[in-house]
Amino acid sequence: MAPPPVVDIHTHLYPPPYLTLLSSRTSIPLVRTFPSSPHPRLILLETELPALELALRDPSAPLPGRPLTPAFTSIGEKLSFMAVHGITTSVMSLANPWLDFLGPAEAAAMAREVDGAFEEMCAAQKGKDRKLYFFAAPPLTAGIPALLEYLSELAGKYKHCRGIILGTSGLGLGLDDTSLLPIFHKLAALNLPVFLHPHYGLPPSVFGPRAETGEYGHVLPLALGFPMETTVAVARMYLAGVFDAVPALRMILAHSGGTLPFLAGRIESCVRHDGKLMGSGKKRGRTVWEVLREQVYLDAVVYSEVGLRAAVEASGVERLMFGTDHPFFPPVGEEEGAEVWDSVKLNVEAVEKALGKGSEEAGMVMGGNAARVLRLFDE
Ligand code: 5CU
Repeated sequence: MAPPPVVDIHTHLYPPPYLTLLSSRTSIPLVRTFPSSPHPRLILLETELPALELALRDPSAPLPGRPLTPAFTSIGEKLSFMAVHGITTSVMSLANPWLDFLGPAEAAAMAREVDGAFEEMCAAQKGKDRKLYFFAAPPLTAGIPALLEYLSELAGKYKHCRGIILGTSGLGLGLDDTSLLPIFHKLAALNLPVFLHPHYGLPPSVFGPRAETGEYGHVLPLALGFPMETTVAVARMYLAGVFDAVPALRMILAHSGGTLPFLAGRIESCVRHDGKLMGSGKKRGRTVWEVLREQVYLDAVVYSEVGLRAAVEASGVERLMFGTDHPFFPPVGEEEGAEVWDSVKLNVEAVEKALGKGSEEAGMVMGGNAARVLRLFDE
């Protein structure tokens, strides 16, 4: 009997054309080489700017960003990582900040290059043990008509595409922007889920001057800024009525929904006790809890049993899907170079502790749900 699938739905790659683009840039996102670093450095986040400026002025300053190892760009490395961690299937996506920063023409051309490259990598696995699929990176800045056309063509052009990856900025005004409704309707009609992923975090000033000098590394923007960003984006969609307007839209939220499973009750209560909202006479749609159980899926990238239990309670065990966030969070310090990644172990252990090692529910989260929801075994 074939072993049960282990599916990683949160795993990123920068295909070659995108990397060439980052290497040619002078503002973030960019790739820079520094004489003291064996790998080029990948600088993505606004919170990394002070460290970048310092390193450009002073060669002895700490290196900015993160090392751009082959894991970020090589499909061979991705497949080795899958083999080491027992992952049978990966649903890859372009890492942040996707095509958000490009002008309309450049975004459309890069989307075709990136998605074409992903399709080739996936197709090359035909007949092999490990399977690859991907979430496409749509050219958001290309304008609604071009975007609708791009989405319409996805299924026909790319056999291995299973949805799209989307940041929280949308067309620049967030995901509660009503101009996005035709896009959400189109995705629902095409049965393509949105994998929602953060990039912009919270304003750097929130983290204070000690974070700005790099004293706390990347901890505050990644551990707190990213999940809060996702929470705010989905709360805004909810308040704008997007889920009721497009009930067939399906959203997969990165990092187990940010803080949504924990804060859904508070959001719900604030809505119910808001005089303006409740006094408006407008008919109330579904509750936050109902939306979480009917239109939302959560990845299981939460690194703890406590967080995983909250995610299961909020959305249901049949709506959670394992992920790794590879190639981010590799082993560092004394562990640098280790084959098995501690970040992956933490997420596997969270599932096992919360649901029982080898249980039916653990199997659902580790791969069964993703295979069903994303139609991964229909070749
Ligand atoms: O380490 C980081 O900055 C990141 C990132 O940018 N994107 C991501 O998915 N995980 C970690």
